Amino acid sequence: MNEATSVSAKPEQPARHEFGSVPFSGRPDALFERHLLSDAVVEPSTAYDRQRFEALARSVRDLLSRRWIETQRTYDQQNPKRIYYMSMEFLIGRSLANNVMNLMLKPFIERTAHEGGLDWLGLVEQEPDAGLGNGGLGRLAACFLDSMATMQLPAMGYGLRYEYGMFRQSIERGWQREHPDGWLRRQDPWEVSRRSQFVEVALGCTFEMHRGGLQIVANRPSTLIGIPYDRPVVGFGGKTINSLRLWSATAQDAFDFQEFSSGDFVGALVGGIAAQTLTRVLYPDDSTEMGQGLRFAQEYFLVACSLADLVRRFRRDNRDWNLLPDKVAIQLNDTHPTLAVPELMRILLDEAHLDWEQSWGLTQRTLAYTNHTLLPEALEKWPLRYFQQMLPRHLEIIYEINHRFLSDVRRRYPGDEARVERVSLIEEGPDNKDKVRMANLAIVGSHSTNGVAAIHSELLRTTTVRDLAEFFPERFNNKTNGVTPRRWLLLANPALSGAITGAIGDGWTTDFDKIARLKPAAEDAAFRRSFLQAKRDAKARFANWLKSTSGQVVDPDSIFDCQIKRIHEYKRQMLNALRIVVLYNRLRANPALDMAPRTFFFGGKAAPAYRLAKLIIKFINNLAGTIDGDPAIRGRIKVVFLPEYCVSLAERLMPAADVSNQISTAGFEASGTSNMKFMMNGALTVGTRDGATIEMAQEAGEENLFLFGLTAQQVVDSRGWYSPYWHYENDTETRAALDLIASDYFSRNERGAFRLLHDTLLKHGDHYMHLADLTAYLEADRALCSLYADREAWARKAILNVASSGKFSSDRTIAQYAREIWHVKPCPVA
Ligand code: B1H
Repeated sequence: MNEATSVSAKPEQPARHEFGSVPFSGRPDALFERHLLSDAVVEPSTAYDRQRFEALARSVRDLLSRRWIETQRTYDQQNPKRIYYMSMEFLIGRSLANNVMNLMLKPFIERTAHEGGLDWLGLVEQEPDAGLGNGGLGRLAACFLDSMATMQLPAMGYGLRYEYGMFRQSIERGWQREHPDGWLRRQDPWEVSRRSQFVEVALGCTFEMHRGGLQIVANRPSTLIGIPYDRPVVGFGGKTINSLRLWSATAQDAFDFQEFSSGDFVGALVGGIAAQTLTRVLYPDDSTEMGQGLRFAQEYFLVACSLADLVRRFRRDNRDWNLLPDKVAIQLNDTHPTLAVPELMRILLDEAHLDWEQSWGLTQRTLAYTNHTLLPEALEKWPLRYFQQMLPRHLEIIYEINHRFLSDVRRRYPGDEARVERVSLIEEGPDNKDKVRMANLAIVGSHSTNGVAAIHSELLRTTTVRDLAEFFPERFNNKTNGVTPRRWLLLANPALSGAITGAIGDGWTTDFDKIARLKPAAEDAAFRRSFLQAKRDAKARFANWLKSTSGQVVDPDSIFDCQIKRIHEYKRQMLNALRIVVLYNRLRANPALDMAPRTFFFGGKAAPAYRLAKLIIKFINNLAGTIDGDPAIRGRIKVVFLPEYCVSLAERLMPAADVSNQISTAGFEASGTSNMKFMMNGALTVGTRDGATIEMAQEAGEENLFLFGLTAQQVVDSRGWYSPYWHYENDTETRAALDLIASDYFSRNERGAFRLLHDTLLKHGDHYMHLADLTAYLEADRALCSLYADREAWARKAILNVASSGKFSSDRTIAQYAREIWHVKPCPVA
């Protein structure tokens, strides 16, 4: 804790008050004023909004600090089995409103704010999003932390404290522009730096800055320092407060004294700068090969810091190394922290001096791996060269693991060298281009491998890593994703939450299966009215926000049709755009056409180097501009690209959405999680049979979703003969849409701008089969629109969807991880 807080957080006579069910020390109003006076050193009445936000957040942190310490002390005393969730990403978003809600302080804080003349909602807006993740994978990690704390599980998240999170997106002349997200420019009020708990990380190389770039200097061993920064993870009800521990890199000393004394003053300083560069920035690519040494070093840094920290804690409380798997469960969030396999082996072999067999057994039983993607280009494979330069000892260990593993494979499948080659941890390439297959390493080195939705786990097992699944069938399992209903329904959508609680009580907030009790309410006219009213109000609120922040005007009585996710070919934002072009053509051909007014919202970021994804954003913006400029279409359809999609924007949009588009090529989206958030908020889904959408349909009944298009099996079966030209030639509307794009209708002053898009869909074979699914999509769209005309029928289906979303709470997901993979139990704080 820094000086300022430890002073101001220490009231002379720590009084204990009861707010809700949780005992706190201090009063928020007094704390607030003291923070303004002592931290910001301003006269409270003249403070800026940002200073007020900081003071309020600090006050909330003061209020929870006792409980936070209490939680950690309980774990230390009881020595339960602990969960460590290791992830390169935690997309936590804002914390103030969420923490206030979970601490049950909302009425109290709102009253304090009101009495002090503060604008509570305005203060909430002052907090920057902690955008330490790319998308679903990072947000999942944040929802899991929420669930684990709420379920009183002794858990900790381990990640990196990126100084710059996910880039901020602006749109200029229709194109995406990236801006650095300096979310830590101003002191973050939640984090507590624990410098005394630093760890040392030994590397076989040194990093140096050369002309602005980071370079690896091989065979010059160096040591990095990891400083932990803890953030509170408040469980709902405030009983358990876990920690998210983020590591920041620094050099052993800004001055390397040896070099300093040998005269290299500049070199010594630059060493320090290079080390600090390691945790500077999050890599913004969620699906392409990045193959960069800095990312590899980041991954190792996360693993090395976290393992050193948790092993130190384990050794403090336990004498016997054999207890490791009984006291520690480590979940690897995708392959990004897979270096945990050789790193834990190194610790057990070289530091604990255990033999190979024992070390290997402990490593496997402690680690578990979650796979999040089947896209071959996203499966990590690191060049052997990086291991040779940075982690020579780890490479030795990997070779030994591989040698033993392949002997086992040969024993079971004598003579099957093709299989041996497929399962090997090393992929051989020409002239020293060998690579380490991180997924294979994670599967071989752990006791559990899970996918994130039923179809995904099945495809993982039967296609992507089939040979490994055949060899270790007992390791493979499914854990369908979930999202926290606290942030995504209770906090984001107070109107609908209130209506739900009015109908079935508030038990659903911690036992989301109870949401099923809402089913009969679909048949209750009064409830349908409150549902529709809540939706209409949320749409109006969103429209007002949009107008005041961007000047864009949308009609809250139009259908809010949303597709909000990373921009990627497989997610098929282009399929959505083609649908809109077809609808636009219909309206142009027949202005009298009976069609409900619609607003199509898009939001999402493209990886900065992903050319086609950036072109898709440009196309959507030009489509929006062309339609806006067509007086015949005004008021009928409108397209809006929402810049800077992030957690807090999602929280605004979810309550206002009528339609959720989940239209990936079947077999490509591992799970999806926005699909679940939309469902909980009463949007209807139009989607393909992919990811967790399939399970949503199972829960709600297919008749309550609008499913369309090829199944994953059909996608595979038609791969050989699929021809986009067939659709171009035989579907009139498809042809007209593509011709319009080719004619530069949407790029009148930018001739040829969309040639690449057009060619990708036709000439280059349409890998993601947009054209195959377009007519079925339009059919589903027609059904959806005619349902919308019948408000009662629409409300009935939407309510049934909310009532059927019980399975998609991350509490359910975490309960399954806890029971089936981690074997951990709650450790309540007295
Ligand atoms: C998901 C990623 C991902 N899958 C590489 N894979 C990354 C891959 O920085 N990188 O290198 C970052 C992220 N993210 C998503 O995970 C899936 O596409 C979604 O379908 C899924 O819902 C989500 C959570 O499981």
